[in-house]
This record gives sequence, C-alpha cells and structure tokens, in this order.
Amino acid sequence: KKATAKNALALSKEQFKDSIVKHLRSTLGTDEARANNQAWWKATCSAVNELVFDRLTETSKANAENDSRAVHYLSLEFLMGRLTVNNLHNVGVFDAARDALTDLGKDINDICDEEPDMALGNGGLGRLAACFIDSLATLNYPAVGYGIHYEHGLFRQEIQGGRQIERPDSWREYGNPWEICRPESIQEVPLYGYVETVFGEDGKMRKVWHAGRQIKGVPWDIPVVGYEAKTVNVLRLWESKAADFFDWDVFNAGGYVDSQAEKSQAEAVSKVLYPNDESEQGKELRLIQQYFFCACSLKDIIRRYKRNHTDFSQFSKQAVIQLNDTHPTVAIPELMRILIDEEGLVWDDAWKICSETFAYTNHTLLPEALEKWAVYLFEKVLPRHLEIIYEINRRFLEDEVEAKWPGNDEMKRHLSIIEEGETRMVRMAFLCVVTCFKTNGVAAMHSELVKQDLFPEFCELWPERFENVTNGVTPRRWLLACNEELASMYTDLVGDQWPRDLTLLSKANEFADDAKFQKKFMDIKHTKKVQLAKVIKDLCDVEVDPNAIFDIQIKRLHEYKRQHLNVLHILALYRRLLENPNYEMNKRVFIFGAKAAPGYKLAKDIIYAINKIADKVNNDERIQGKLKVVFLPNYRVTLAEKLFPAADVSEQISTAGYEASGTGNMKFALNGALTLGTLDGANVEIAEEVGDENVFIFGLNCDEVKALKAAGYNPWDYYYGNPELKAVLDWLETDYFTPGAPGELASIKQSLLEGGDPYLCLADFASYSEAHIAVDKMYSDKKGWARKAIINSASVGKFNSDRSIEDYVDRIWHLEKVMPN
Ligand code: 26M
Repeated sequence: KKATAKNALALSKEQFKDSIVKHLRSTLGTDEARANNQAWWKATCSAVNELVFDRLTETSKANAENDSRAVHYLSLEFLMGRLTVNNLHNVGVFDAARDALTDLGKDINDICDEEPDMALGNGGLGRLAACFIDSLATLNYPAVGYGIHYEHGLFRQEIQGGRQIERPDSWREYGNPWEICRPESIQEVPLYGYVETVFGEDGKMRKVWHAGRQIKGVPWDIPVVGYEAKTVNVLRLWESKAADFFDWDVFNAGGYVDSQAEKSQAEAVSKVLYPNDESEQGKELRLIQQYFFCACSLKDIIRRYKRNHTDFSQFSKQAVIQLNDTHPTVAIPELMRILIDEEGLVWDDAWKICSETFAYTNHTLLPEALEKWAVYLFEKVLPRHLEIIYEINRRFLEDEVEAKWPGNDEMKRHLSIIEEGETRMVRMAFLCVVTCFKTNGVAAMHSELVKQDLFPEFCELWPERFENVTNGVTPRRWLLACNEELASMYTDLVGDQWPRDLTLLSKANEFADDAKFQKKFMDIKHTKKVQLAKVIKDLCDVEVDPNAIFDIQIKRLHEYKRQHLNVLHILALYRRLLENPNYEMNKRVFIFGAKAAPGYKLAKDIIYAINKIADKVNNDERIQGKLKVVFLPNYRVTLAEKLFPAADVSEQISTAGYEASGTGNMKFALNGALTLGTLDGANVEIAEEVGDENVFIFGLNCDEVKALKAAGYNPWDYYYGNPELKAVLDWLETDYFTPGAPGELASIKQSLLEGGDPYLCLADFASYSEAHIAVDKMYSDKKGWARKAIINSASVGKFNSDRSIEDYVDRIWHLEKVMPN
C-alpha cells in the first residue's frame, strides 16, 4: 500500500484532471492546447488549493472556537524551497496528480520544475524553521510562523571564471500560487522620532513615543499543510509598504519626487534578505527589518488574543513566542512598550507577562555572530525601546546580580545588557536570557557549551532556564519526496506510517546483512547517483562515473566548516596519484555546493580555488579519471534534494565546538550516506544512534581544541612536520592551478599560516587524511559498505523534526493538539 493511498479519496485521478483543466481555463485564461508548463504548474497548484484552503479555514475556526494556546515562531528566515511536491504528498494526492498529469500528456517532474525556490533564508537556521512548521502542522499543534515577505530571497549564485557572482533572486516575479494577501490584517509600524514624558491629571507619568515615520505591514499567508493531517497552519510574512496617507502638502510644494522617495524607502524594508550567516554588521536597515516584522507580528497576536479576552491576565497562557536566534529580540521591548505605554499596565505586570511568554533558541557560539546593536542606532530608530532596555538592565543588575554577587561591579559590567566601550552596544543574547523563561541549544553538545562557555553566570543564576532540543528534519521532504525509490522500498518493508514515525525504519537493521536487501538498497543508491551524474553534466559539463565514491560537502561556505580542509586533502590525493600512477584507490568524485556571503573575501577565494583545482584535475589524463572535483553552482534546497540521495560520504568536518548542530548531516544519513566527521554538533548524537563502527570520526574533539588553543597553537609546526601538507600548501602559491597567475590561491595558505589557522585545519589534516584512507578501504568491501549504509539510514529516526517539536512541546511550549473538522 502506498503512503498516499489513504487520502486518495480526497481527489481521484479523474477529479484531478477535471480540476486542472478547469483551472487552466477559468483561472489561467488558457487551455490544454496552448498552455505552457508554467500554466500547467499553476493550474495544478490551484487544484490542490481547493483542498488546502478549505482545511486552512477549518483549522483557524477550530483554533478560534477552542481559544487554543499557540506557539508563534518568530524568524527572519524561512527557507521553504519548493512547495508543490510536498503539498501534494501532505494532502495525500501525489499519485492522483501524477497520474492525472500523465493522462493529460504531462510529466509531473517537468511541471513541478517550473516552481522557483522560495529561498527566504540563508541556511541551517532558515531551513530548520521550515521543517518545524511542517512538523507542527503534521502533529496538529496550533502554530503560526511569522517572518518577512522578502521580494528577493537569497541571491542566485553564478560562477564566472571560477568566481562567485551574486544575482538577484526574484522568486515571485510571475506570481506565487501558494500565497494569499490579507489586506484586512494590515498593521502600521512607527519608527524614529522622540519620546515625551507626560504627566497625567492623576499625577502619573507616562511616556509617549512620537514617531518620525510610519510604515505599513501587509500580511501574506502561506498555507502549511500537515502530512495526512487535517491541520493547515499559516506562515504569515509581512511586506512593507508606504503608509496610506499621501502627503499632499509635500506634493503641492513640488515634492512629488520626494514623496516617491519616501515610498521606496518604506518598500526597501522587505526588499531583500541579508545574505550573511554567522556575522553581524550592524546595518540600520537590518534593525528596521527586525523591528518591522516583530511589531507587525505582536500586533497580530494581540489582536487575535483580544477577540476572546478583555485584559492581559491570560496572555502568557494563550501565547508562547519562540525567538529563532536573537534576530527577533526587539519583540521583547516592543511587548513591554505595548503593555505599559498603550495598555496601561505597570512595569511588574508587564515584565511578568513578557518573561512568561518569550523563549529563545541559540544557534551559534561564534563570537562574530552574537548580535550587538550600537546604542546610538537604537536611540535613533527606536528611542522608547532603548529606554525600556535600560530599565530591564537596571533592574537585572541592581536586583538579581547584586543579590547573587553583592558589591561586585566587575560582574555587573560583565553581565550588563549594555556593553561599555568606545561605542556602547546592546547585547541581544543577554537581553534574551534575562527575559526568556527558556533558552535552548540545538544539539546536546551545543547546549552544554551554551551553558558552560556562553552563559556560565546566567546558568548559575537560573539553571532551570537552560534546555536542549536536538534539531531534526522533516522526513516528508528529506526522504518521501526527494527519494521516491528508497521511500517505496521502506513502505514495502514497514508499511506506510514511517513518514510520521521514522523510528519504524529500524526494522531495516534486521536486513543489513541480507544480500537481496543490500542489493536493492545499493541499486537505489546507484540510480540516484546516475541521476545526479546527469545533473552534474548539465550544470558543470563534467562527466562523472556513478561507480565512483560520491563524496559530498554541501553547506554555507565558512572557515569553521572547513571546506578548505577538504581542498587540502583533495590536493594531497591528486599529488599521490601524480607521484605514483599505481596509487591504490577507488574512483572518487568530490562534490561541493556552497554560497559565500558577498563580503566574505576568503570564503570567495575558497570557491575560486575549488573551481580552479577542478579544472585542472578533471582534465588531467595522467590520473585516468580516478579523481573528479565538482563545484555545483547555486546550491539551494532544490539542488540539495538531488544531492542527499546520491551521496556515499557525508562531509561534516567542522572544528569541534563550532557547528551548533548541523542538519544536512541528518539528511545524508537518512538517505544512506556514511558520515565522515568530527565530534561536533549533532554528529555526536548521530554516531551514538548508528554506532561508532558505522561512522568515520576524526580529528580533535572539543576539549582538545580548547586545550590546543590555550597552549598556543602554532600551524607552522604542522607545516614543517608533515611533508605532504607542506607540499600541498606550497602548491597553492604556484601557478599550477592558475596558469600564468601565480599567487591567486595564496590567500588560503596565508590564512592557514600567517593567519594562525583559527579553525585548526592543519592540526586535523593528518587525522582527516587517515580517515579518508579508512573510507576508501571500507568502500572496497561492497557488502561491508552496504551494511553500514543501511544501518545509517535505518537508525536515524531520532532526527525526525516531529521529535524535535514534541521535545519543544514537552519542555517549553506545553501545547495541546487541536483537530479541525
Ligand atoms: C546575521 C546578521 C545579519 C544578517 C544575517 C545574520 C545571520 C543569518 C543567519 C546569522 C546567522 C544565521 O544563521 C545561523 C545558522 O544558520 N546557524 C545554524 O543553525 C542550524 C539550525 O540550528 C544549525 O544546525 C547549524 O549548526 C548552525 O550553524
């Protein structure tokens, strides 16, 4: 029985055909003969939406009638990818749609290929938010995702002459059939201006914020369809517009152009996603983005609350607000401001509500990623919020810190939400921990480091506030939809319930040594490699052998993720092959996908190096095709869906202690790749689940990294101590890979030597290189490898995002399920 059979009643193939044809004609203004694939795609979406919109309405009715407690997931990023295939699966009509389109002479894959990626996120943090809202709907929990309706998502990456070029992404240029504009829920957002202190007739002091500007937030709703569930939640994204009033005086004074400039400034707020991950630059527009969507979302939450309540006594019982990293932290002083200045509550009551409503997830320990905003910027853009932050800080230092560490001014300075210095800064993470009832990390090891290294004193003050919730990924997208072949093999083996309960896959462990099962499993892997080889040929014009080991590193480009360690090893292999044409190894294809932040010079240099090395290696006949290097341009969710199923080796090689969790590592294992990684983030828990003998762990662990750094790490010792390492580093300075232009790759060597190698690539090189030899040896044992691949895929049920959500519900959110009619 197919996983989708149960709900097929919802729409038969024949009904689906009729519906598509009807929408081609009445919604798209065309017909079967004239429609292009784009129209066929939109008609298919409209057919699905007849089911989706009904359930959306029923879900919101059920929540209103129940006055249900709901989680509000505030995130600057939702990296949704494409929605069509997933919505078809989740509604339970994938087979009907595929067969209907076939009957109409269309291939469902071609039709679904028309959909642009909804790339409203940078990487892990944004994709996690997308998996979480999928799981929340699947588990029938009341939830709203709040974010920004960016006109341009993450830039499209082109490679020209080996270098990254950024092009704007216009995902909704030709319309998006999944979104619904809700003008009835528009909000106004004040900005700039000054604060006036007013004394009322009762002698009480009030604060009035006279805003200097006003912008409008227009909500767009994206339905979030639960897997074979009646629940359809919403992702509500705010678009900024100029406020309604038209300044006729300015216009009459000849200010027509000025008024147009105001309009573009207002629209600039939701124009583009900031393409940084893990680095904060303190740009005014970014702070305005943060405030804009927090203010809109809070007004929306309060409006909904007020439909059933006349005072705020039940607010924190009805609403929990999860902050996805510190990016939406300004929601804290905004809720304080609303409660005190607009609703007339006293400080203590407002504070109690805030501290019972907000919870915070930390996603990184990197110091350059910890958000700090200059006090002067706050004062200019959000003057009232700065006053409130000062008061939160004053009470925290004078009451809590003073009580715990009496008379200790050094400690007060150390823990202050305001960092003193040449430019005074607001420490957003401190504001979160001081306010929120829970702070959580995203993998067991990370959560320990959050307590021990990031917030040790806060943890002494309030140990009960710190939690771990290990990340997860949705099995609907990352197995059912992206790997049909493996999905149906599992359905044959364990039935159709595994997309909810991924631990059911553990049944496959019983067949890990079964020759027939192994063959079937590895045949599927081969099929996916053949499919990927075709993609590689199309995108890079490189021929790769599907019998080679596919060794894949796909993630944002960052020094701590150490793509350059991977590069050093590739160079070492290449050198071994050149020195010894009989060097024993299985054919290997190294595949990269990565975007670099546009201002991150070294990251871009690493992309250039990978491409130049690929040019040389792929065209060198001396090595007889034993080694190939591929850099796939424009890595994104849709490409990821083709890569995870085709991987043999999953590169998870961050410096231990720096990758909070990782989620790609989970998608690889689920699709039967073996992890080659450090003991970092969720790799630790993956190794625990699949067994140490089924992963390749190498390198320094987190304590050893700290110890080496404390003792004074010197990369030159490794350079002079390892002739092969020295040779490959020196190679980067020659013109071997950049004929006629020596030195083009030298910045990498430089960062690893003069630059001090902050992420210990050289320290881990030898161990990494040995681990690769172990990988190669193991791959020669076909049965041994198949066994390990099966065990990996069968043993990662824990990393279902449904489990993560149940953990959030138990430990933080305390929600009840609501079943719509
Ligand atoms: C900062 C400033 C300005 C603009 C953007 C940013 C910014 C954007 C995204 C900073 C960090 C951002 O994301 C960090 C991130 O993706 N962290 C990853 O989160 C994943 C989900 O928890 C983890 O699995 C990864 O280990 C972690 O790196």
